[in-house]
Amino acid sequence: MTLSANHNSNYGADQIQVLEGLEGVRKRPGMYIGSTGPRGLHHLVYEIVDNSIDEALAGFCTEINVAIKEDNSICVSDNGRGIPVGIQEKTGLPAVEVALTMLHAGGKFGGGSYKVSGGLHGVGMSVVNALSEWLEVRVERDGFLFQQEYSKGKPLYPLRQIGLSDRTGTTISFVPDKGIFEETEYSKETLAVRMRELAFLNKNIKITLSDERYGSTEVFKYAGGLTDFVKYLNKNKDPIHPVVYFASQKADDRGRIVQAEVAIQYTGAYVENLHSYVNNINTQEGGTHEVGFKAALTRIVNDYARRLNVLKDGNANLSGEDIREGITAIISVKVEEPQFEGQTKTKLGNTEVKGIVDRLVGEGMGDYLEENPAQTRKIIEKTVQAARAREAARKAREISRKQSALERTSLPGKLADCSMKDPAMSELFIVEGDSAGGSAKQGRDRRTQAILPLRGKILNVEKARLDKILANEEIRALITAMGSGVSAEFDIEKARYHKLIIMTDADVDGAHIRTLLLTFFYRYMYPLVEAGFVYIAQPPLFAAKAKKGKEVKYFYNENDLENFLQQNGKDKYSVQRYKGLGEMNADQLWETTMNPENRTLLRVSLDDDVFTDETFTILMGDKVEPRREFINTNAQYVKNLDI
Ligand code: 0RA
Repeated sequence: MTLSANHNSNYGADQIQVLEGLEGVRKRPGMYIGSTGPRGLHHLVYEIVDNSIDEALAGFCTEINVAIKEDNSICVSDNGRGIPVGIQEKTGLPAVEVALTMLHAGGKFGGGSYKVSGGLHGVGMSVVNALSEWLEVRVERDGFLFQQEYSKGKPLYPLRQIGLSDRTGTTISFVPDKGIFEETEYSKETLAVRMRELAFLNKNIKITLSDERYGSTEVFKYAGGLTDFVKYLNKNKDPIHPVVYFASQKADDRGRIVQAEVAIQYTGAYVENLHSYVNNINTQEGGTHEVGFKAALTRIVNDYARRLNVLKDGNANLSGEDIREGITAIISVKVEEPQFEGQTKTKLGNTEVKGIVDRLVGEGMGDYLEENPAQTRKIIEKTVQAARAREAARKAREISRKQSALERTSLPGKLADCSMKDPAMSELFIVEGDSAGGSAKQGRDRRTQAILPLRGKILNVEKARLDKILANEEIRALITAMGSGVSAEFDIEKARYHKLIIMTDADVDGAHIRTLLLTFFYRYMYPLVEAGFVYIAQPPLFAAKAKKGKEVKYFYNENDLENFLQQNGKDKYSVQRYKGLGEMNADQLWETTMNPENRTLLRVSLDDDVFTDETFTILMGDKVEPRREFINTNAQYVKNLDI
């Protein structure tokens, strides 16, 4: 077979293999991009942008433009070298066509030395092509402009030269396949979070995001990289010293380059805010880079606490948890052959990375503490206070454990438990207010649904340490009802319910209570949120009652109500707007909000840890102005809290 015949024919052996490969992607898209929901949809963009980032990391690209077009198509362009267009010997096809039509061809031809082999990213541009109704690539290099278009991954014609160009770069436009994705509307905010993150993680790359549907443009470019990232995360906290930053580049025992960077800043907060990345991917499950970081920090801070005689000879060491209270830190490593482990493949397994990060943080932090005695004092003071508070909390827990053992009945008095003992079948409704609590107790299915009414004020856990949190009656009731402990001792195996349903009024107070509860779960029962056990009930906002007869219809938004009235006659119904759960009787509450057959529950998910953390810090932290600004600009998140 000649080169050109193969090139133009759809029936060459290579081509058939290619089509089968991409067919597989279309048959099981979830295997390649995780989901066909909004997450997978946005993933397509990240996949394309990753390739431009690789080109930037190789030193040939400085600018990346991402545009959401009016029709929700995406255009990603860069000023890199342009994807090579030369004919590949093995396939007889231009390299760019191979990259876009062959599974896993992405990282194989040079350039992307930090290509990721596992995890969600790095599946290659061909996956995006396979899942797009239409995709166009334009390459500018060697003085020409080249173009090729595809439909569902299949070329519509061979790569062609359509003009001249005096620059270099790659432009990829695509329309996600409506037959594959449940929804094809892009969220500018979701893309902005990722583009901002990429700009922080890869300093000096200019990433421009424009939304042509609304005519907005945002530019992300940070000369400070991780230092700017930490400053950004701490903008609503009170830092106790300037950000410290360390970086190293080392070869491992097999000659592979490992780049490591760390930025650290302590704040007055009581929680740890640590985020780690491998090849720009958030490693939610941690791994060897985090282990190295934690080991070094714990060692160095204990060293200094002893040197300064804050820890005396007889005193035990400060724990890692105490040492990380109030810390905001980013660890970013770039490794050539990452091994991803864990349930979600977001845990770094490469053993050589532990020592590299340990040495970097050990030496860097050692020097820093040596040279900045005033700041060292503040940091050590903070960790010692954390240790004291933790000890007080431990004692409080011990006492309450002993008490409950004596009293035998450990469940809180106001909990109306369900009769079912199997956690997988049991639900706990956390209900705002006594009157709604009463209706819920009456209306529930008592075999599977337990009710815990909340009366008093719920403590803002963002502003208190664990000892104070554990003294709060409402939170104690919640912890005992759940039965699974808190914080480091949290054990999901002991959870008495696998659905925790927050049921609050659809008003500002309700939203506030909901956020307080979510903050508590996120900070102190994280595995519960991670497992997807936390839900938000969706009570109706309106009831339309027929003026004649008994018909009552419930509506969860204004739009549906208006449509219904338009179709059925406005004058035939009287409309009630529910301000609180208490306005519904037991039957109504059951029918609209609690009955598993009719209800809608919003599952709380953790798509983006950095964003979630930021949201809680802003909503529940000390500074009022950012909170007002956030609520104004993110009304959708505050309303749904789909975070
Ligand atoms: C491999 C080799 C070369 C460039 C690229 C890949 C490349 C890929 C993408 C994907 C999006 N933008 C990109 N920019 C560049 C260059 C080979 C050479 O010119 O010698």
